[in-house]
Amino acid sequence: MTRIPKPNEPLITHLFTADPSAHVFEGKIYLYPSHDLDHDGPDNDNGDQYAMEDYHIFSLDNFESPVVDHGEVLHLKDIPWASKQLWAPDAAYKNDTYYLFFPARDHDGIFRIGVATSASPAGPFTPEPDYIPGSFSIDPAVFVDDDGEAYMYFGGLWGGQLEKWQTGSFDQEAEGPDSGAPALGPRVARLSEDMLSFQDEPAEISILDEHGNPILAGDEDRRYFEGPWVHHYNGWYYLSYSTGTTHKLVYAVSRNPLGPYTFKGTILTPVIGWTTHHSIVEFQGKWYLFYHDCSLSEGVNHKRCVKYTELHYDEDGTIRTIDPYAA
Ligand code: FUB
Repeated sequence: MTRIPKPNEPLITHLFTADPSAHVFEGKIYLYPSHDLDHDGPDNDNGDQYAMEDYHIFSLDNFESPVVDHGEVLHLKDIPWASKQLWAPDAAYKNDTYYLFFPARDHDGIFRIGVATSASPAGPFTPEPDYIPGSFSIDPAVFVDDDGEAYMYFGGLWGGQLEKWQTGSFDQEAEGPDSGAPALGPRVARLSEDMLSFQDEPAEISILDEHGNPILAGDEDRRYFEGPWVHHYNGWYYLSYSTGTTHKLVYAVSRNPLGPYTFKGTILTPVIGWTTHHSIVEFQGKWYLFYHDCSLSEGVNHKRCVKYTELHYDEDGTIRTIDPYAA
């Protein structure tokens, strides 16, 4: 099934897709999304409706070419440590190898992050037998810096279980901080040279307001919820993420990939559907935002569709806010 991409329209219509991680590999845009299942089960705050079982990879030669579906590249049944819910993945290239990073629940119901490898950006991918030691929660995003150092950013509230790891080990009963306390930040860990393990224990990233104070847990328009992404632009690291309950994509900036980051503003206003998840990539001298909404299913939260639009920076590095439904 092929389809010529148009901004703010579904890129893929023969499957439900979400959480698009876009990368330029071998001169093309490759998309690594979640593959939403077409089921009519219940929808809850734990995210049980996101019951995905496999990944497909897509590519575009450019924005005038059809989107190519490279087929199923990894299935739950082939991942020994995983029991269910293949959520938002990401990919990276290093050591002449393509790496697919993905979260799933282990056999105890705890979200972990795994890695699979391939000689091709289009897969198929072979999973490592176990999850990355010391990994937890969801939404891995891997940023390889100009010096070759690779960082994994991850973490998500609620169904993503980040609240449960505040003491460093999993506590099923743990809840998030009070509204007046600093919000939980995403985690970051440097990846080992072979990209298969963490070099150090994951650290929490601080996101600060314009006065240098931590963004508070009750500040739901700005606090971190899930879906981190880091890109580098004009000497600044941009950490962008979803605010979950307020359904925005926002960003913060730092001179250091490990932070602290200072909150800057909104990239994307709320879309149709509960979740919002994105990536940002430069292709042929322009910058693009890949995101999803639920327009293809007319609003069913777990039947999403991937879209793209161009992203614009002002001269001072501010990202212009996008309303994806503006005329
Ligand atoms: O697709 C399942 C989950 O929904 C992702 O991991 C979150 O980022 C949200 O998009």
